[in-house]
Formats: sequence, C-alpha cells, structure tokens
Amino acid sequence: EATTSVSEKLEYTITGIEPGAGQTETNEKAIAEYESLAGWKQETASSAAMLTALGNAIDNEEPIIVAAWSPHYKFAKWDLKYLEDPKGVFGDEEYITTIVRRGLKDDMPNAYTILDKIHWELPEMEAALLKAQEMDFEFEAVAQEWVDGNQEKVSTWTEGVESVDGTSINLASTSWDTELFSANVAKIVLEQQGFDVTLTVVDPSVLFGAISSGDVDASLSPWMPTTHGAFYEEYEGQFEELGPNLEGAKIGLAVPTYMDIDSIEDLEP
Ligand code: PBE
Repeated sequence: EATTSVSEKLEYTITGIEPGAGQTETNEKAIAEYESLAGWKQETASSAAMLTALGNAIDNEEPIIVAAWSPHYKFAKWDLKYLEDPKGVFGDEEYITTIVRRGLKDDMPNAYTILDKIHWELPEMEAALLKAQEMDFEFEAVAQEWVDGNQEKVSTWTEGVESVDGTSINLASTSWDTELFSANVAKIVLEQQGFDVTLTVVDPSVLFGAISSGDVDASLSPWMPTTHGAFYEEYEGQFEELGPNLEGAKIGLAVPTYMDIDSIEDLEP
C-alpha cells in the first residue's frame, strides 16, 4: 500500500528542530496521541539542519516530514503543505505575544508604551523574512533596513513618548527568524528613543524564567497558546503580558506537496 511505503521510506521518523523548541514537545505529543504515529520518532538537531534535509529531499523528490511553522520563508521557497491534524494537537492559530517583567510599567513607562504598541501584520512579517533570506539572515541589518523604510509605522509606536538618556534595558529573543527580526526592530526603535539595549538570545524554556526573575525586561518571542503554553502556565502571574505582536502564526507537521498524504492519520505505524 502506498502510504505504508511512505512511512517505511521515512523510517518512521519526523525531521524535527532544536531539542529546546516548544514545538519539539508538541511533536512528541503528536507521536503519543496518534495511532498512526505509534512507534515513530522525531530526530532533533536544529532548524538549519531540518531546512537542509528538506531542501535535499525536495531536490530528489523524496518523501520527508518535518516540524514546520509559519510565518517562515520555507513556505515561499518550496511547495509545502501542513498535514491535517484532526486531533488538534498542534492547535489552530498561534499568536506571538509580548511579555515584560513585573514593574516595568512603573520603572520604564516609555519603553513599556513602545513595547505595547509594536505589532506586525502577517504579510509584512513574511516580506521581512524573505528579505532576511536575501540578506543572509543578518537580522541587525534586516531590522535596520525595515526601520528605515517604515518610519511612518515606527512613529505610531513612539508618538508622544519622551526620549530617555541611556537607560539600560534587557531584551531577550529566541533564535528563530521571526523573533530575531522583531527583537532587532524593537532594539533599534528603543535605541532611537535613547535606551541602551542589550539583546540576548535564549531558549524558550529559559525565557519565561528570566522575565519572571527580572533578569530580562521584555521579550516579543512567546508563541501562544500551544507552542509555549506550558512555559507560560509554569510562570503565569510572575510576568505581564502586553498582548499579541503578530497574529495568524501556525505550527504543525508538513510535507512537500508532491507527497500523496494529507493528514497525520494517513501515516502508518
Ligand atoms: N518555533 C518558531 C519555535 C517558536 C518559534 C515554532 C520553531 C518553538 O519554540 O517551537
């Protein structure tokens, strides 16, 4: 049977990403919950390794099943489809939210106001991610170019906010493209406002604790409600959520469109 041979060819393996990604847990959950994935495993390494494996498979029209999320340039670069997830393990729509440490509003009202206003439309973010690919993922430069080209939008974030004189603020980001872009834009905008910004890249597991302890002032990186929901719950009440900076994100398992399966349930244990 065709689907059996696909699963066999895949050696019952999902090509995953970083062990510390929120989605790595979600993939394990899918493996545990779907009968069609009984006996499957995910191989974790990095997003870069997953993308290399995906590109190689597509070059050779071979089957592959990967941990996927959007926004991400892979959907513009290749013809991919998310596998249907009838059990809803990967949730429906995700949003990316901005969180800050408690007390930030009183300590740094100017930064708080700006962070609260930073928001992207999905097509805008997708365009920025394509640009990043062209610019070898030099996110500082990509963010600077975006800020330079979008002064009108930036001014809606900073309107009426007084400048400061070198106040230090610590931002943290996870290591994925959307987050690196948004964090670098936030850094530049806060620097324009006179802040001395330190940006640190951390794992999602570290992020919520660092904000909760006050070591980090703010982050625009959490994916909710599914991807980082467990971390969010663990620290709930110990940080402040300012709300979505991007809506319409998604995570799931994806395959090249030439593959003859549409659902996680089309796979074979
Ligand atoms: N991601 C992209 C991350 C968050 C952003 C879905 C790969 C994760 O923690 O899984």
